[in-house]
Amino acid sequence: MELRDFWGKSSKSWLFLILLFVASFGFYSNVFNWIPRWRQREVSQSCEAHHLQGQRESPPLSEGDCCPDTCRVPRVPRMLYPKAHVLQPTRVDVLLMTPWFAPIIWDGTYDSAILNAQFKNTTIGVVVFAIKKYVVFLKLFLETAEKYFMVGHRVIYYILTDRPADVPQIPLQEGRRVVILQVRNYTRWQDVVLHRMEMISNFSQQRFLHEVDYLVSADIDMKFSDHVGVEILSSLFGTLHPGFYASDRRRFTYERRPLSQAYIPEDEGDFYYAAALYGGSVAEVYRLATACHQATLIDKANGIEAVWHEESHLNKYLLYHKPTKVLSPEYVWDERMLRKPPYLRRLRYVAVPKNHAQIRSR
Ligand code: UD2
Repeated sequence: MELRDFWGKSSKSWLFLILLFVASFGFYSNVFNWIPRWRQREVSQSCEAHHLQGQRESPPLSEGDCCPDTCRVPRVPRMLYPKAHVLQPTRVDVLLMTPWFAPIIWDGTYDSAILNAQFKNTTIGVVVFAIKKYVVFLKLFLETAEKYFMVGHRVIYYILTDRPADVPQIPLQEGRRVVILQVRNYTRWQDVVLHRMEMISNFSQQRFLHEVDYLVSADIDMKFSDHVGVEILSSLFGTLHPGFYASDRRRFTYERRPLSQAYIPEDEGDFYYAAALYGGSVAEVYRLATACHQATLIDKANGIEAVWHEESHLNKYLLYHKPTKVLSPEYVWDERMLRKPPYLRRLRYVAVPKNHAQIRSR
Protein backbone atom coordinates (compact mmCIF):
# COMPACT_ATOMS: atom_id res chain seq x y z
CA MET A 1 0.00 0.00 0.00
CA GLU A 2 1.23 3.44 -0.86
CA LEU A 3 2.15 5.54 2.14
CA ARG A 4 -0.31 8.23 1.04
CA ASP A 5 -3.13 5.61 0.73
CA PHE A 6 -2.40 4.25 4.17
CA TRP A 7 -2.32 7.72 5.68
CA GLY A 8 -5.52 8.67 3.83
CA LYS A 9 -7.38 5.59 5.16
CA SER A 10 -5.90 5.52 8.60
CA SER A 11 -6.35 9.27 9.16
CA LYS A 12 -10.10 8.72 8.71
CA SER A 13 -9.93 5.84 11.19
CA TRP A 14 -7.98 7.97 13.64
CA LEU A 15 -10.47 10.79 13.26
CA PHE A 16 -13.31 8.36 13.91
CA LEU A 17 -11.58 6.95 16.98
CA ILE A 18 -10.88 10.41 18.40
CA LEU A 19 -14.50 11.46 17.88
CA LEU A 20 -15.71 8.26 19.55
CA PHE A 21 -13.39 8.87 22.52
CA VAL A 22 -14.53 12.50 22.91
CA ALA A 23 -18.22 11.50 22.71
CA SER A 24 -17.91 8.70 25.26
CA PHE A 25 -15.86 10.90 27.63
CA GLY A 26 -18.53 13.57 27.50
CA PHE A 27 -21.27 11.00 28.02
CA TYR A 28 -19.65 9.38 31.06
CA SER A 29 -18.68 12.61 32.72
CA ASN A 30 -22.31 13.72 32.48
CA VAL A 31 -23.76 10.37 33.48
CA PHE A 32 -22.20 10.71 36.96
CA ASN A 33 -23.83 14.09 37.32
CA TRP A 34 -27.23 12.54 36.65
CA ILE A 35 -26.83 10.15 39.58
CA PRO A 36 -27.79 12.22 42.63
CA ARG A 37 -25.89 10.20 45.27
CA TRP A 38 -22.71 10.26 43.20
CA ARG A 39 -22.97 14.02 42.86
CA GLN A 40 -23.68 14.45 46.53
CA ARG A 41 -20.56 12.49 47.46
CA GLU A 42 -18.44 14.46 45.03
CA VAL A 43 -19.79 17.76 46.32
CA SER A 44 -19.27 16.89 49.97
CA GLN A 45 -15.74 15.70 49.21
CA SER A 46 -14.94 18.89 47.36
CA CYS A 47 -16.48 20.92 50.19
CA GLU A 48 -14.29 19.15 52.69
CA ALA A 49 -11.22 19.73 50.61
CA HIS A 50 -12.29 23.32 50.13
CA HIS A 51 -12.80 23.74 53.86
CA LEU A 52 -9.49 22.19 54.75
CA GLN A 53 -7.39 23.87 52.14
CA GLY A 54 -9.33 27.11 52.13
CA GLN A 55 -9.15 27.26 48.35
CA ARG A 56 -11.37 30.02 47.10
CA GLU A 57 -9.72 30.58 43.75
CA SER A 58 -11.39 27.80 41.74
CA PRO A 59 -15.09 28.55 41.58
CA PRO A 60 -17.53 25.62 41.60
CA LEU A 61 -19.33 24.63 38.44
CA SER A 62 -22.78 25.48 39.69
CA GLU A 63 -24.58 26.77 42.76
CA GLY A 64 -25.36 23.21 43.83
CA ASP A 65 -21.66 22.37 43.99
CA CYS A 66 -20.97 25.14 46.40
CA CYS A 67 -20.23 25.14 50.11
CA PRO A 68 -22.65 27.65 51.57
CA ASP A 69 -20.06 29.59 53.53
CA THR A 70 -17.90 31.12 50.92
CA CYS A 71 -18.85 30.90 47.34
CA ARG A 72 -22.50 30.51 46.57
CA VAL A 73 -24.81 33.08 45.13
CA PRO A 74 -27.90 31.68 46.80
CA ARG A 75 -31.03 31.11 44.82
CA VAL A 76 -34.26 32.28 46.43
CA PRO A 77 -37.84 31.42 45.50
CA ARG A 78 -40.37 34.02 44.31
CA MET A 79 -41.17 36.14 47.35
CA LEU A 80 -43.06 39.32 48.15
CA TYR A 81 -41.32 41.91 50.30
CA PRO A 82 -40.99 45.69 50.56
CA LYS A 83 -38.52 47.08 48.05
CA ALA A 84 -35.37 48.79 49.28
CA HIS A 85 -35.02 52.47 48.30
CA VAL A 86 -31.58 53.61 47.25
CA LEU A 87 -32.19 57.18 48.40
CA GLN A 88 -33.76 56.19 51.71
CA PRO A 89 -31.13 54.56 53.92
CA THR A 90 -32.59 52.11 56.42
CA ARG A 91 -30.69 53.75 59.31
CA VAL A 92 -29.03 57.15 59.49
CA ASP A 93 -28.13 57.09 63.18
CA VAL A 94 -25.45 54.40 63.10
CA LEU A 95 -22.59 53.19 60.89
CA LEU A 96 -23.85 50.46 58.55
CA MET A 97 -20.63 49.59 56.75
CA THR A 98 -16.99 49.22 57.75
CA PRO A 99 -14.35 50.94 55.58
CA TRP A 100 -13.61 47.52 54.05
CA PHE A 101 -17.27 47.08 53.07
CA ALA A 102 -18.39 44.61 55.68
CA PRO A 103 -21.97 45.26 56.78
CA ILE A 104 -22.58 46.15 60.43
CA ILE A 105 -25.76 44.44 61.56
CA TRP A 106 -28.35 46.57 63.33
CA ASP A 107 -32.08 46.20 63.70
CA GLY A 108 -33.92 47.55 60.67
CA THR A 109 -31.14 46.89 58.17
CA TYR A 110 -32.07 43.44 56.90
CA ASP A 111 -35.05 41.35 55.85
CA SER A 112 -35.19 38.01 57.69
CA ALA A 113 -37.50 36.44 55.11
CA ILE A 114 -34.96 36.91 52.31
CA LEU A 115 -32.07 35.78 54.50
CA ASN A 116 -33.93 32.70 55.73
CA ALA A 117 -34.53 31.69 52.12
CA GLN A 118 -30.85 32.24 51.30
CA PHE A 119 -29.66 30.19 54.25
CA LYS A 120 -32.18 27.37 53.85
CA ASN A 121 -30.51 23.97 54.43
CA THR A 122 -27.69 25.48 56.44
CA THR A 123 -26.49 23.78 59.61
CA ILE A 124 -25.16 26.00 62.36
CA GLY A 125 -22.91 24.71 65.14
CA VAL A 126 -22.85 26.63 68.41
CA VAL A 127 -19.79 26.07 70.57
CA VAL A 128 -20.19 26.80 74.25
CA PHE A 129 -17.92 26.01 77.16
CA ALA A 130 -19.42 25.06 80.50
CA ILE A 131 -16.43 24.15 82.59
CA LYS A 132 -16.57 23.66 86.34
CA LYS A 133 -19.30 25.78 87.94
CA TYR A 134 -20.31 27.37 84.62
CA VAL A 135 -22.61 24.37 83.97
CA VAL A 136 -25.22 26.29 85.98
CA PHE A 137 -25.65 28.68 83.04
CA LEU A 138 -26.53 25.94 80.53
CA LYS A 139 -30.25 25.70 81.28
CA LEU A 140 -31.09 29.34 80.69
CA PHE A 141 -28.75 29.55 77.70
CA LEU A 142 -30.35 26.55 75.97
CA GLU A 143 -33.93 27.50 76.86
CA THR A 144 -33.54 31.02 75.50
CA ALA A 145 -31.59 29.82 72.46
CA GLU A 146 -34.47 27.53 71.55
CA LYS A 147 -36.76 30.55 71.64
CA TYR A 148 -34.60 33.07 69.79
CA PHE A 149 -31.51 31.56 68.16
CA MET A 150 -31.64 30.50 64.50
CA VAL A 151 -35.29 29.56 64.80
CA GLY A 152 -36.35 27.32 61.89
CA HIS A 153 -32.77 26.28 61.07
CA ARG A 154 -30.73 23.19 61.83
CA VAL A 155 -28.58 23.71 64.92
CA ILE A 156 -26.09 21.56 66.80
CA TYR A 157 -25.21 22.77 70.28
CA TYR A 158 -21.69 21.59 71.02
CA ILE A 159 -21.33 21.71 74.78
CA LEU A 160 -17.72 21.40 75.87
CA THR A 161 -17.68 20.49 79.52
CA ASP A 162 -15.79 18.58 82.19
CA ARG A 163 -19.13 17.71 83.84
CA PRO A 164 -21.25 15.88 81.24
CA ALA A 165 -23.59 14.51 83.92
CA ASP A 166 -24.62 18.08 84.82
CA VAL A 167 -25.80 19.03 81.34
CA PRO A 168 -29.56 19.61 81.66
CA GLN A 169 -32.04 18.00 79.29
CA ILE A 170 -33.95 20.71 77.49
CA PRO A 171 -36.70 19.97 74.95
CA LEU A 172 -35.42 20.99 71.52
CA GLN A 173 -37.21 21.97 68.33
CA GLU A 174 -37.03 19.70 65.31
CA GLY A 175 -33.68 19.65 63.55
CA ARG A 176 -31.75 20.72 66.60
CA ARG A 177 -29.63 18.64 68.93
CA VAL A 178 -27.08 18.75 71.71
CA VAL A 179 -23.67 17.12 71.39
CA ILE A 180 -21.70 16.88 74.63
CA LEU A 181 -17.94 16.87 74.23
CA GLN A 182 -16.01 16.04 77.36
CA VAL A 183 -12.95 18.21 77.88
CA ARG A 184 -10.47 18.74 80.69
CA ASN A 185 -10.65 21.62 83.12
CA TYR A 186 -7.94 23.96 84.35
CA THR A 187 -7.38 25.30 87.85
CA ARG A 188 -7.00 28.90 86.73
CA TRP A 189 -10.04 30.46 85.02
CA GLN A 190 -7.62 32.33 82.76
CA ASP A 191 -6.43 28.97 81.43
CA VAL A 192 -10.01 27.87 80.86
CA VAL A 193 -10.73 30.87 78.63
CA LEU A 194 -7.35 30.73 76.87
CA HIS A 195 -7.68 27.05 76.03
CA ARG A 196 -11.05 27.62 74.34
CA MET A 197 -9.14 28.40 71.13
CA GLU A 198 -7.16 25.17 71.30
CA MET A 199 -10.30 23.11 71.82
CA ILE A 200 -12.20 24.83 69.01
CA SER A 201 -9.24 24.21 66.73
CA ASN A 202 -9.00 20.51 67.66
CA PHE A 203 -12.73 19.80 67.44
CA SER A 204 -12.97 21.68 64.14
CA GLN A 205 -10.66 19.12 62.59
CA GLN A 206 -12.23 16.17 64.34
CA ARG A 207 -15.91 17.02 63.90
CA PHE A 208 -17.10 20.52 63.06
CA LEU A 209 -15.66 20.60 59.53
CA HIS A 210 -17.62 17.49 58.69
CA GLU A 211 -20.85 18.25 60.55
CA VAL A 212 -21.83 21.91 60.18
CA ASP A 213 -21.54 24.81 57.75
CA TYR A 214 -21.04 27.64 60.24
CA LEU A 215 -19.69 27.87 63.75
CA VAL A 216 -20.78 30.37 66.36
CA SER A 217 -18.66 30.61 69.50
CA ALA A 218 -20.66 31.98 72.41
CA ASP A 219 -20.10 32.69 76.10
CA ILE A 220 -22.35 30.58 78.30
CA ASP A 221 -23.03 33.13 81.06
CA MET A 222 -25.45 34.90 78.73
CA LYS A 223 -29.06 34.56 77.62
CA PHE A 224 -30.89 35.32 74.40
CA SER A 225 -33.59 37.91 74.86
CA ASP A 226 -34.50 38.64 71.24
CA HIS A 227 -34.05 37.29 67.71
CA VAL A 228 -30.56 36.17 66.64
CA GLY A 229 -30.80 34.61 63.21
CA VAL A 230 -28.96 33.94 59.99
CA GLU A 231 -28.34 37.66 59.49
CA ILE A 232 -25.19 37.12 61.57
CA LEU A 233 -23.74 34.44 59.30
CA SER A 234 -20.82 35.21 57.05
CA SER A 235 -17.33 33.85 56.34
CA LEU A 236 -15.96 35.59 59.42
CA PHE A 237 -17.88 37.74 61.87
CA GLY A 238 -17.10 39.53 65.11
CA THR A 239 -19.22 41.54 67.55
CA LEU A 240 -18.59 45.08 68.75
CA HIS A 241 -17.87 44.93 72.47
CA PRO A 242 -20.64 46.81 74.31
CA GLY A 243 -18.14 48.66 76.48
CA PHE A 244 -16.07 50.11 73.63
CA TYR A 245 -18.14 50.48 70.47
CA ALA A 246 -18.12 54.27 70.74
CA SER A 247 -14.57 54.64 72.06
CA ASP A 248 -11.49 56.06 70.48
CA ARG A 249 -9.02 53.32 69.50
CA ARG A 250 -6.52 54.48 72.12
CA ARG A 251 -9.04 53.52 74.80
CA PHE A 252 -9.48 49.98 73.51
CA THR A 253 -8.15 47.43 76.01
CA TYR A 254 -5.94 45.77 73.41
CA GLU A 255 -2.74 44.10 74.55
CA ARG A 256 -0.20 46.95 74.55
CA ARG A 257 3.00 45.09 75.50
CA PRO A 258 5.11 44.41 72.40
CA LEU A 259 6.38 41.14 73.88
CA SER A 260 2.94 39.56 73.49
CA GLN A 261 1.73 38.08 70.22
CA ALA A 262 -1.53 39.96 70.82
CA TYR A 263 0.22 43.35 70.78
CA ILE A 264 -1.52 46.12 68.88
CA PRO A 265 0.15 49.56 68.68
CA GLU A 266 -1.83 52.64 69.77
CA ASP A 267 -2.24 53.98 66.26
CA GLU A 268 -3.90 50.80 64.94
CA GLY A 269 -7.28 49.18 65.42
CA ASP A 270 -10.73 49.23 63.85
CA PHE A 271 -12.99 48.10 66.68
CA TYR A 272 -12.75 46.28 69.99
CA TYR A 273 -14.44 42.93 69.46
CA ALA A 274 -16.04 40.87 72.23
CA ALA A 275 -14.95 37.25 72.62
CA ALA A 276 -18.45 36.45 73.82
CA LEU A 277 -19.79 36.05 70.27
CA TYR A 278 -17.88 35.47 67.05
CA GLY A 279 -17.92 32.94 64.28
CA GLY A 280 -18.00 32.21 60.59
CA SER A 281 -17.60 29.31 58.22
CA VAL A 282 -15.99 26.35 59.94
CA ALA A 283 -12.86 26.75 57.83
CA GLU A 284 -12.43 30.39 58.87
CA VAL A 285 -13.12 29.75 62.55
CA TYR A 286 -10.68 26.85 62.44
CA ARG A 287 -8.00 29.17 61.02
CA LEU A 288 -8.77 31.84 63.60
CA ALA A 289 -8.75 29.44 66.56
CA THR A 290 -5.55 27.74 65.40
CA ALA A 291 -3.76 31.07 64.94
CA CYS A 292 -4.90 32.37 68.35
CA HIS A 293 -3.88 29.12 70.02
CA GLN A 294 -0.42 29.25 68.41
CA ALA A 295 -0.09 32.84 69.61
CA THR A 296 -0.93 31.86 73.19
CA LEU A 297 1.68 29.09 73.07
CA ILE A 298 4.34 31.57 71.98
CA ASP A 299 3.24 33.97 74.73
CA LYS A 300 3.49 31.18 77.27
CA ALA A 301 7.00 30.31 76.12
CA ASN A 302 7.90 33.99 76.53
CA GLY A 303 6.35 34.15 80.00
CA ILE A 304 3.54 36.56 79.12
CA GLU A 305 -0.26 36.26 79.21
CA ALA A 306 -2.33 38.67 77.15
CA VAL A 307 -4.28 41.20 79.21
CA TRP A 308 -7.73 39.93 78.17
CA HIS A 309 -6.66 36.41 77.39
CA GLU A 310 -8.17 34.93 74.23
CA GLU A 311 -10.12 38.15 73.64
CA SER A 312 -6.80 39.99 73.13
CA HIS A 313 -5.66 37.40 70.59
CA LEU A 314 -9.05 37.49 68.87
CA ASN A 315 -8.75 41.26 68.50
CA LYS A 316 -5.27 40.96 67.02
CA TYR A 317 -6.48 38.33 64.55
CA LEU A 318 -9.52 40.34 63.46
CA LEU A 319 -7.39 43.44 62.93
CA TYR A 320 -5.34 41.67 60.27
CA HIS A 321 -8.07 39.33 58.97
CA LYS A 322 -10.93 41.74 58.49
CA PRO A 323 -14.30 40.21 59.35
CA THR A 324 -16.82 40.00 56.54
CA LYS A 325 -19.65 41.02 58.87
CA VAL A 326 -19.66 42.95 62.13
CA LEU A 327 -22.45 42.60 64.68
CA SER A 328 -23.60 45.70 66.53
CA PRO A 329 -23.72 45.69 70.36
CA GLU A 330 -27.34 44.53 70.05
CA TYR A 331 -25.71 41.09 69.89
CA VAL A 332 -23.68 41.35 73.14
CA TRP A 333 -24.95 43.58 75.88
CA ASP A 334 -24.75 43.90 79.64
CA GLU A 335 -27.82 45.56 81.15
CA ARG A 336 -26.29 45.87 84.58
CA MET A 337 -23.11 47.60 83.43
CA LEU A 338 -24.46 49.83 80.66
CA ARG A 339 -27.35 52.19 79.98
CA LYS A 340 -29.13 51.38 76.74
CA PRO A 341 -28.80 54.23 74.23
CA PRO A 342 -31.86 55.04 72.03
CA TYR A 343 -30.24 53.73 68.83
CA LEU A 344 -29.93 50.29 70.39
CA ARG A 345 -33.42 49.16 69.52
CA ARG A 346 -33.06 45.52 70.53
CA LEU A 347 -31.01 43.63 73.09
CA ARG A 348 -30.57 40.16 71.70
CA TYR A 349 -27.90 38.41 73.73
CA VAL A 350 -27.29 39.73 77.21
CA ALA A 351 -25.06 38.93 80.17
CA VAL A 352 -26.52 36.99 83.07
CA PRO A 353 -25.46 38.60 86.37
CA LYS A 354 -22.79 36.57 88.14
CA ASN A 355 -20.44 36.78 91.07
CA HIS A 356 -17.09 36.41 89.31
CA ALA A 357 -15.08 35.30 92.36
CA GLN A 358 -17.68 32.78 93.44
CA ILE A 359 -18.37 31.23 90.05
CA ARG A 360 -14.74 31.09 88.96
CA SER A 361 -13.62 29.30 92.13
CA ARG A 362 -13.25 25.53 91.95
C1 UD2 B 1 -14.87 38.40 79.16
C2 UD2 B 1 -15.34 38.07 77.75
C3 UD2 B 1 -15.12 36.59 77.52
C4 UD2 B 1 -13.65 36.23 77.69
C5 UD2 B 1 -13.18 36.66 79.08
C6 UD2 B 1 -11.66 36.47 79.15
C7 UD2 B 1 -17.15 39.52 77.02
C8 UD2 B 1 -18.59 39.85 77.10
N1 UD2 B 1 -16.76 38.40 77.65
O1 UD2 B 1 -15.86 37.74 79.97
O2 UD2 B 1 -15.55 36.23 76.23
O3 UD2 B 1 -12.89 36.88 76.71
O4 UD2 B 1 -13.50 38.03 79.34
O5 UD2 B 1 -11.05 37.28 80.02
O6 UD2 B 1 -16.38 40.22 76.41
N2 UD2 B 1 -15.67 29.54 81.32
C9 UD2 B 1 -16.01 28.30 81.88
N3 UD2 B 1 -15.55 27.99 83.12
C10 UD2 B 1 -14.76 28.84 83.85
C11 UD2 B 1 -14.43 30.09 83.28
C12 UD2 B 1 -14.90 30.42 82.02
O7 UD2 B 1 -16.71 27.51 81.27
O8 UD2 B 1 -14.39 28.48 84.97
C13 UD2 B 1 -16.13 29.85 79.96
C14 UD2 B 1 -17.61 30.18 79.91
O9 UD2 B 1 -18.12 29.70 78.70
C15 UD2 B 1 -17.63 31.68 79.95
C16 UD2 B 1 -16.36 32.03 79.16
O10 UD2 B 1 -15.44 30.99 79.46
O11 UD2 B 1 -18.79 32.21 79.37
C17 UD2 B 1 -15.76 33.38 79.48
O12 UD2 B 1 -15.46 33.48 80.86
P1 UD2 B 1 -16.16 34.60 81.76
O13 UD2 B 1 -17.57 34.74 81.29
O14 UD2 B 1 -15.96 34.31 83.17
O15 UD2 B 1 -15.34 35.86 81.39
P2 UD2 B 1 -15.84 37.39 81.47
O16 UD2 B 1 -17.23 37.48 81.99
O17 UD2 B 1 -14.84 38.22 82.17
